[in-house]
Order: sequence, then C-alpha cells, then structure tokens
Amino acid sequence: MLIRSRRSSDPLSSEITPQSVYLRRRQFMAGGAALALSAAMPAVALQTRDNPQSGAPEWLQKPLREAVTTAFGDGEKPAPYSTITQYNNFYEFGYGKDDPYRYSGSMQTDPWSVTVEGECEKPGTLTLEDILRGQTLEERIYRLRCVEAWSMVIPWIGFPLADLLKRFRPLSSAKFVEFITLHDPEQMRGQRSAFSTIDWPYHEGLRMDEAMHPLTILAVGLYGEVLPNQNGAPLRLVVPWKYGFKSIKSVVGIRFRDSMPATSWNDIAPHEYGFYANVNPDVDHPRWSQATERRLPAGLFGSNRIDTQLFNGYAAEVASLYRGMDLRKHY
Ligand SMILES: Nc1nc2c(c(=O)[nH]1)N[C@H]1C(S)=C(S)[C@@H](COP(=O)(O)O)O[C@H]1N2
Ligand SMILES: [Mo]
Repeated sequence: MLIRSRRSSDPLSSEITPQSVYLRRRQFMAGGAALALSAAMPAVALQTRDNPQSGAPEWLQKPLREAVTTAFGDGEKPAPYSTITQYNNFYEFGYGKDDPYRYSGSMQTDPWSVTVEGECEKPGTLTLEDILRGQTLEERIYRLRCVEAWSMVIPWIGFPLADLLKRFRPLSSAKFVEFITLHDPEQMRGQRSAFSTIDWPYHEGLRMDEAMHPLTILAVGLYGEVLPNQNGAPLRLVVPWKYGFKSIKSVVGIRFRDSMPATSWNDIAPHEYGFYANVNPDVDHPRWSQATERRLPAGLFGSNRIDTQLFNGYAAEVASLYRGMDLRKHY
C-alpha cells in the first residue's frame, strides 16, 4: 500500500465493460435484528435491471436471483457500481486503482475450485458449484475501510464463511485459517511484474473465531449480479470490521492451522500492517492518521471526510472477540 503508483501507458481496454447497472432502490427493513434474514423478501423483488446476472454461469444465476436481503447496511447508501468496480486494490493486476478494472477482464473464473486442507477431518477440493449447491445467498451491505484511509459502502451477495468451513469438520487443533489467492502469472500481469514486492500468491489469515463469526462472508456477487473480476471473482473473503487487505480475493486455497499464518502485507511491512488489522481510529498507521477516512465517491464539494469508527462500526458485534487484548499491540 502506498507503493508509488506506476501510470500505465496502455490504452483503456475496451473489452472490459462493466455491465450496466441500475442503482436499485432498496427498502430498509425497519427495526430488523442485525443478524436476522428476511426470507420473505427476496433481493430480486427489489431489482429493476432487465438482464440480471447476465455475466454469470448458468448454475450461478439461480442462487444469485434467489439471494435474500438482510438488515445490514445501517441505512447507508451503497457507492455507485462504477466506483466499486473501477477503484480497486488487486495488485495481481497492477498498483493503479484502475488497473484491476483495466486488466482483470479476461481472467477465467469458471470452472473454479477451492482446496481445503490442514487441521480438519475432511480435507478436499470443491468446485464453486459444489460450494454453492443448497447454500442460501444473502445480500450484505457492508462498509469497506481500506488501510489507506478511504472507504465505500458495498452491497455484496455472499454467504457466511462458517457455512463452508464446517463442511470440512475442523479439528479442535484448528486455531487459525489461512487463505490463498490464485497464482497465475499468465493471467495476472502484476504477478509477472518486476516491480512487485508481494510474495505471490497473496495470502491472508484469520483467527478461527473471526473466521466463524457471522459477519465474515465469502462474496460471489455485487449489486445482485455476479462478482466482477476486479472485485475478486469468483469468490472473495469479506471481513467488514478489518482493513480491506484482510478481505482476500479470488480464493483457491484454505488451510486450517494450529499456528498463526504469515500474511502478505505483514510480510512486507510488519510494523505497518499487523495480523489483526482491526479498523481502529485510535491506532495510527506509522505514516498517516487512521482517525478519519475519505468516503467514496467524494461529493462535488470537498473530499467527503468522515470519522473512522472502532471496528469500522461493527463493535457491537465483534468487540467481544478481542476482550482483554491490547489493540495497540495487536494492531
Ligand atoms: N488477492 C488480493 N486480495 C486483495 C488485495 C490484493 O491486492 N490481492 N487487495 C486488498 C485490499 S488492500 C483492499 S482495500 C480490498 C479492496 O477490495 P475491492 O477492490 O473489491 O474494493 O481487497 C483486498 N484483497
Ligand atoms: Mo486496502
């Protein structure tokens, strides 16, 4: 992060056109419990687009269409589709904020499989189709707070990570979960780059209780449609109370571990990026303040700077996970 961005001289690739998306009106359920589903209100009923899920493989269209809304979002307005899909961090495709949008379009995401191993009774490999069979998808409108001090509200479609992890029967020795992104330099130009500082493949990790927490999801969709490549298709982690770099994209591997895994940004700059990476306005990055953030898209007037909230506003749900821990030490 804050590696000097290298402007590309390549022309904007015209085949990477985001599907046209209408910001659909979303009725917020008044007084709904934060974790309660509203099965009575399928997300599709609120959609106004004519050609939903057009880019998705057929087997993914039905679960996307049947995704249910939830009460998450606190009434916040999601960022426009164009902001969410054209301002990204996905260093596999370059360091520029629009590099993922420009260069990820041809990444192959179907078929896709995820290999799960380590401290569990039933290690194995599942295709994404297997993973989603019988799995209810939910819309989760979450804030995403990047450690670089910008943020967005994003309407993901996904499911609890816990639902997937339980299928592999983790052992009591599983204290942490490690995640690995696809390593494919032929498809990912950033992995071929001589400027790269990341030790590919990108890897991340969570403590077991963080991984099993109901707020932690795997996303397969955005705005009711299939997840665009630049956002981590076809399957990416979303941990809304942590800095964005924990939310690893295009996951192909999951490993249950008895010890804390190494994580990509911690490997590069351990004093700047910790394993926990919980959003915290009181613990500054060594090179900048974390007290405020730039909420995207910025308005016409000014930079739209807002106060950063402890645990990104999810303290009621997750603060108990860290009871007794010194959050300055375990940043
Ligand atoms: N594999 C991989 N995952 C990644 C990254 C990355 O470079 N590679 N960037 C992270 C960072 S720093 C952020 S802020 C979020 C951005 O997610 P978005 O582009 O979907 O908003 O993805 C995270 N996941
Ligand atoms: Mo980030």
